[in-house]
Amino acid sequence: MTNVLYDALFLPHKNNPSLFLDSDDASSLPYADFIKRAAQIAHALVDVGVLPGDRVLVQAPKTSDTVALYAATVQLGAIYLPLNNAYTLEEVSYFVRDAQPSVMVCDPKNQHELTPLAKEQRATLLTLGHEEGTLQTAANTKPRAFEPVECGPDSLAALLYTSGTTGRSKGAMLTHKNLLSNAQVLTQLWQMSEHDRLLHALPIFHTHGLFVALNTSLIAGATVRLMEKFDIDAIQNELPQSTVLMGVPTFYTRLLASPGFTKTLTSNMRLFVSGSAPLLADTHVTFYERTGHRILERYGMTETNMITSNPYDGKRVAGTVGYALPGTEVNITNSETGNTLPAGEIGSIEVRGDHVFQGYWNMPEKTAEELRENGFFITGDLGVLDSDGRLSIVGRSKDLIISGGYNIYPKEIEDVLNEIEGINESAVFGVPHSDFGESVVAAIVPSVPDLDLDKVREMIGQKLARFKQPQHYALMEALPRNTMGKVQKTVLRAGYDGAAEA
Ligand code: MLC
Ligand code: AMP
Repeated sequence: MTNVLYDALFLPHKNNPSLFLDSDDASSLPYADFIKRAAQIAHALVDVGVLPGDRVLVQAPKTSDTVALYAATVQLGAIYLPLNNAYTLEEVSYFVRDAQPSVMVCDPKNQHELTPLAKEQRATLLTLGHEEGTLQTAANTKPRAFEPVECGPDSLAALLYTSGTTGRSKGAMLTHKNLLSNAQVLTQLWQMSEHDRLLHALPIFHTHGLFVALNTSLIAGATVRLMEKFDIDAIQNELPQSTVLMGVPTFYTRLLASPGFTKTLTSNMRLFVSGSAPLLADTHVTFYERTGHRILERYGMTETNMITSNPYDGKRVAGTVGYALPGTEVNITNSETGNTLPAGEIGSIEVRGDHVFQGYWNMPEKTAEELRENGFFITGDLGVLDSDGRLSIVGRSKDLIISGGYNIYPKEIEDVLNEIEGINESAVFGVPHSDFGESVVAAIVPSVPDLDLDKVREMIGQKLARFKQPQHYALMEALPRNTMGKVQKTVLRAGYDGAAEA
């Protein structure tokens, strides 16, 4: 029986005694035991009726069992749908109604809150916690082997939601081939091997932590030091025993800000990878000066997995995201005509390859807008290739804020703000932030003289995850608009000095 992703990522480790997951609670799971645990979880999912093609929605803590749940889902031909732990009930409700999972796996602390939603959708609600959840209890007594379900290269393996410019999140459909082809290329390019120990401090509900970090480690047979979150002291303690760190730029600016972060700490390290948001050239240079390591910056997206990477052996150039990965075509186009532009001209970044997703779940029109018939995906990023094929990202055509590696679409926040009584209209924009890269500011035009901002914050807090909530509010009499009536966010950004914040 062929199961493309399982056969490449997990099956080779069936009898591998090497250490796979080394967790915060000092528990360590060898590869072979991990494979057995995944089989038990697969049995537990089948017992509650999960069938191939079903969505398995997961909003659970970062534990070795959560990683095993990913493997189990792949093994039984179901579709893994991970969600940010910070999402509110309102946000989770949207994903559940859109994806209609047959099973929802949540943190035991959220079980009560999610029960009515699971009932409404006729989904089975299971829990997975640091200690014990109902999924774990059920799995404990199950057989430690599970025959993988047949899955070809085009079978769906994951559904990852990514926010959209319309305010509605879109589920990116990723196949076994999409994930495997990218992981194979990266493993080779970055020379991952069984001698590596990867410091894993990213969340495992996004492409970066889930696929880039875990899938490459699995192919290589590396050890993963699974850390619940990025904690500066813990990272510094682990660096001397580790070889690879994958992170967002905030990881690197925080390390540089730490007086204890020295060159000696990094002497065993061979690779620092950065992505998901722009790494400032200054951070790259300062990091090099402090440690002697050049951070390897790469560029990717939920819809495409990784697209480009600076070279492992060649020159890593600050402020660029490197070359198209083997098997990837990067095209810079005129956004009006779609025509290809020559090297040196700024245009829309389009990408094609086996790693590009199949389209958005339930959104054929959106898919048609962004995925051309010839297979090129329009990323919404603006870039320029040099004559050597090196890509630099120079901006975005999409209205997007990236804060600490999380994408925040202003429209989603504006929609919530505009529904609040006392708010006439709003415009949300990003401003530079020393820790997160960008942070969220909301310009509000009140319709009442005494708008209560605490009330606004409270209402936003009920609906939107904490990281999306505006850090500052600026009250205005009117929003700046161009002659077409479009709000000029560049004007808002330029005029914002923090002084108007309420
Ligand atoms: C946490 N907070 C954030 C935030 N993360 N606010 C804005 N932006 C963020 N990214 C808020 C919390 O709500 C909380 O608010 C306070 O900050 C402290 O929370 P914390 O949990 O202690 O934060 P911290 O651990 O410091 O997390 C910061 C971080 C984390 C940068 C380490 O956000 C992170 O791991 N980001 C990585 C995101 C990621 O994996 N992106 C990849 C996407 S895939 P309060 O007010 O309650 O104190 C992709 C494709 C690709 O983009 O190319 O990879
Ligand atoms: P997401 O939708 O969460 O997958 O985020 C993808 C977006 O992150 C891309 O479209 C880019 O805008 C941004 N991104 C990812 N990597 C980089 C990078 N190295 N430099 C700049 N932006 C990046």
